[in-house]
Amino acid sequence: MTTDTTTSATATEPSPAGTTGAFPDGFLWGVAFAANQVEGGFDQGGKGLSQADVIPYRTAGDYVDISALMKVSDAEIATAVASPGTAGYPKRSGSDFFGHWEEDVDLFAEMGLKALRMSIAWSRIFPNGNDAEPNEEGLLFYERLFTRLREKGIDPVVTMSHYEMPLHLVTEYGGWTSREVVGFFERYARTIVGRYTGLVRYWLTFNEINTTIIESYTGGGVIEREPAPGVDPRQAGYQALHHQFVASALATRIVHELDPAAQVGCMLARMSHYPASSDPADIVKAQFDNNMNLFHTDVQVRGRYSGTVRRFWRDQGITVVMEPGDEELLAANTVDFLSFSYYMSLVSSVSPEKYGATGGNLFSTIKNPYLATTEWGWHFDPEGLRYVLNDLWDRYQVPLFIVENGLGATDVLEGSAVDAAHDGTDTRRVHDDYRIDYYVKHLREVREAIADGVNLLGYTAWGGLDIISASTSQMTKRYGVIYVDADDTGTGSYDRVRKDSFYWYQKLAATNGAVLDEA
Ligand code: BGP
Repeated sequence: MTTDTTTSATATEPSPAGTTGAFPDGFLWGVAFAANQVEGGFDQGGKGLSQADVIPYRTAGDYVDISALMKVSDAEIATAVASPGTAGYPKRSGSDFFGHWEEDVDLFAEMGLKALRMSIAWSRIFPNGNDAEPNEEGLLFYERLFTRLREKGIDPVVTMSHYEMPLHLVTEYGGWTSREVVGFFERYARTIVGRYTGLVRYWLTFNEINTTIIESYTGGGVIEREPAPGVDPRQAGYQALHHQFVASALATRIVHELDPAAQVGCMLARMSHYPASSDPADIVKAQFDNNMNLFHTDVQVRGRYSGTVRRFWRDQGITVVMEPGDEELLAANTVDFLSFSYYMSLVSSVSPEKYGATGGNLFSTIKNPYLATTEWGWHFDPEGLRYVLNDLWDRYQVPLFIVENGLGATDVLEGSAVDAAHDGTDTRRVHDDYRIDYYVKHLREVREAIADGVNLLGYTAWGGLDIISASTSQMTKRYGVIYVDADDTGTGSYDRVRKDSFYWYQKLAATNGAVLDEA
C-alpha cells in the first residue's frame, strides 16, 4: 500500500467528502418535465390524442407493481376515446402548462435557471402521426415557448419523445413494433429540428429508452396482447426498441445535418444494481443486470449491441428483425452526450426470495438494508449517484447530463390565497425542507464526481412544477419546487405557489452550487 502525499487519504480510498472542487462555469442548472405530464390542453391547438391521454386515473395499492398502472388495454382505450373532457384522465389536463406557460417561464427566469428540459408532444405536431402536413398551431406553440426561454437566457433541452406518441400510431400500427413508425418519426424529427434550428441547442431522442422492454406501452406504445404460439411475450418490446434505436440514429443524423451547432443525446433510466452479497453468484448477477441496463447506451454511444444482450436473445429465443444497413446506421450515428435519470439504486441476487422487496421507478427491487426509502418506497441513495457518474464516464468518456433527479412527496400547502388574518394577502406556503435536503445530499455527491474528473454538462431537477406522475397519474406525488394548486381529480385553481425549495434552488443557481456548503 503506497501513501500519496498529494492527498490526505491513502491511495486505496476515494477522496473524502468535502475536499472537492466546484461546478464548472456555465453549468446548466435547470428543471425538467414532460409534455404528457405538464402541458394539458389535450384537445386544443389542433393536438391529436396521444397514448398518454387514454391512461385512466387508478388508485394503486402498495405501488410495488407500478407497471400495472401504466399500461392500458384495447377496451380501456375504446372507453377513453369515447370520453370527452379531462375527467378521469389526469394527463389530459396535466398542470395546464399550455395555459400558464408564460407565467411559468417567468418563474423559471426568476429562479435564474440556465436550462429547461422539456418534451414536444408528437401529436401536437402530427395529430395522427402519419399526417401529410404538420399542424402549424403546434409548431408555433413551441416556437414561441423556445423563443421566450432563450430571451430569458434559458436553454431548452428538448426530448423528441417522452412516453408519448400519437394514439393513431398505437391503435392502427401497433406502436413501435411497426417499422413504418420509424419513417413517421424521421419526418417528425426533420420537421422539428428544421423549424427550431438555432433555438434548440440540446436535443434528446427517446426518454428512458430502456422503458420499452420494461413497460412496453409507456415506452413503445405497444398494447399488451397474447403473443402468437411459441413467441416470447418480450419479443414485441425488443423489436419496438430496435426500431427506436434506428429512429434515434436517424434523428441524430438529422440534427448533425440540419444544425451542426446543436448537440444530441440519448437518455437512459440509469438503474445501478448492487449485488445483495459477496457471493460470486450475486456479483455476476448484478453485473448482468447492469449490462442489461447499459446495453441501451452501448448502442447509442458506442454504436453497437453488446454481447450480453445478443446472448440473452439467443438463450431466450427472442428474434429481433433488423433490416440491411441498420447496424451500419447505428454505428455511424452515435450521440454527442449521454443523459440519464437517477432516482435510486437497485439490488440483485440469484436468490431474491431471501430478501424483502420495495417499490421503484418502473419496477420493484430487493430492499437494501443500508438505505432508507421514500414515501413511494424508492431507495434513497445519494452516494449511488457519484458511483453512477464515475461508472458512466469511465465506460463511455462522453459528456454526461443529469436530466432527472428529485423527490416525489405529498407536500402540505399552508396559508390561503386571500388571508383575512393578513389583510387579504396570499399567505400560501409549502415548507419542503425534506426536498432541499434531498437536493443537497445528491448534489454534494455530484460535486464529488466532478472532482473525480467526470465531465458533466448540467443538472435538471425533475418536475420544476408539480406535474402528473408518470407511473401513478397522481398530482399529489409532487416533485416540483413550484406548487400547483390541483388535486388528483384535476380540481383546483392551478395557481402556482413558490415552495421553500424554490428559493433554495434560486440560490443554488445564483451561486453555481456554492450554497451546498451552507446547508
Ligand atoms: C421517470 C420519467 C419521468 C418521471 C419520473 C418520476 O421515469 O422519465 O417521466 O415521471 O420518472 O416518476 P413518477 O412520475 O412515476 O414518480
